[in-house]
Amino acid sequence: MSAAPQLPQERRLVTAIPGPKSQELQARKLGAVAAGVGTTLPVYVARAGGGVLEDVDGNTLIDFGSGIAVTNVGNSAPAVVAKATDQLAAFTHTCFMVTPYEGYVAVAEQLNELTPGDHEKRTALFNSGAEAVENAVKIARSYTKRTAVVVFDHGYHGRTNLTMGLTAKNVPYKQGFGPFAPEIYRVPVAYPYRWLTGAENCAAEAAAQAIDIINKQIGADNVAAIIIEPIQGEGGFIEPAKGFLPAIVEYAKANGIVFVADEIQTGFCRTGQWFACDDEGIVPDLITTAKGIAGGLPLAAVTGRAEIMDSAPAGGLGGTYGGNPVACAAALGSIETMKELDLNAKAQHIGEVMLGRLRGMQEKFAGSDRFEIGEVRGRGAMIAIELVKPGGKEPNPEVTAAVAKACHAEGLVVLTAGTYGNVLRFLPPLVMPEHLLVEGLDIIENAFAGI
Ligand code: PLZ
Repeated sequence: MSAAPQLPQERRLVTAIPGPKSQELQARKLGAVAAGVGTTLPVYVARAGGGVLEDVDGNTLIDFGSGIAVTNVGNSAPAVVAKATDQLAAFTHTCFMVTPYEGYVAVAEQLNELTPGDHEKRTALFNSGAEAVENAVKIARSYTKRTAVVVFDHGYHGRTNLTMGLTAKNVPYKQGFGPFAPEIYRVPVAYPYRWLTGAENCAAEAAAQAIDIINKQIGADNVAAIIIEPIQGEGGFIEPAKGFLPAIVEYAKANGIVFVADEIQTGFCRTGQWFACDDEGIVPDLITTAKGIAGGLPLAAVTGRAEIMDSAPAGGLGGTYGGNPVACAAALGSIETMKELDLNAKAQHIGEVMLGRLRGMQEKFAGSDRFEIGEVRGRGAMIAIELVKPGGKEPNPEVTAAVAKACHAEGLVVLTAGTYGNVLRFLPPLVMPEHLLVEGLDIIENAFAGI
């Protein structure tokens, strides 16, 4: 099946951004939707496909966000639409735990095959990333009969009570929402750009510190799971220094701890490989996935070693909607599209183009008295720049917000991230046409020039 984008692949601005109809809808939103549900860019979408979003005012914007790393195959990708539509007409729900259906089993088989490692695996499906992470903790505790969970500085794992506790950043995710679940411990991550003794020492020192804290403050025998994003997403696209993840995996293995890779943001070709763990040959005991899995329909999964996954008794895992048949059909369409269009290669190419241009900007703007591009980093189509004040590494969230705003006004959807709010992150759909990728980068360069 062809995955030709249904919408003209061009940026077209016919009103100011946001336009009048979007502004009207945003006024309605403010009167109807809880204030806690924020808005990055109040442009109301009418249609989307390929690399663009079309709004209710008739503007088309270039999408460097993919709805936060979800529409890797593009919006309404043809195979996703076809399979989900057929399923929608056949039946919408039975509850897999009551009377099962093939789609769920087929998605589990795909995940067991595609995730790292060729050991015997099992999968359980859920609705959201947070729910998958919660279940990974349940499974690890049930298998190890231990309680403690180790997570990392700058980590993000969700907004439910347990995953909020696992998440590092206080505002906006945790402030006022406690108390948090017990038995959660946080240790340092190998963040090369900000490692005080230098990037070259980062992997070994960070691993030693993390392991020392586990041994001395928790006790390895009490730890059920170590959970880490192989590239931290919301934390600012922090790629742990090479060698850090293998050291943690080795420690987990030696101490009977379940190593969980949270690949909810990094998975499904986003980094130019099926999973970010593939880069250093990491084989997690459990892997959590969501976002890119189903081309925009809500679906999430925990996949892992059969003996660990099977340790929870029948009835211990599940939920009314987990592995909804329409979402499963969409996932099968999405995975098929990733294979057919070789989206790993596309992501790698996007990464090359972006890193080249952004490094050029880093040099070009080095003399600015308002900001410096401190670091350009990332893999595949998961690329970020960290903005600092000139002459040091003090975070620069003001210029980050101003550049994002300027991009939005020009019809380019970009997202910010980072513990210090000073990271601009780029997550284009992997089917983004080259000319739009280049145009988006031009807009970013102009935005910096105008600061
Ligand atoms: N783990 C690594 O990136 C979701 C959240 C945006 P859900 N990230 C985007 C926001 O502000 O809520 C995420 C993630 C990683 C877990 C999750 C949680 O996934 O599907 O949002 O629950």
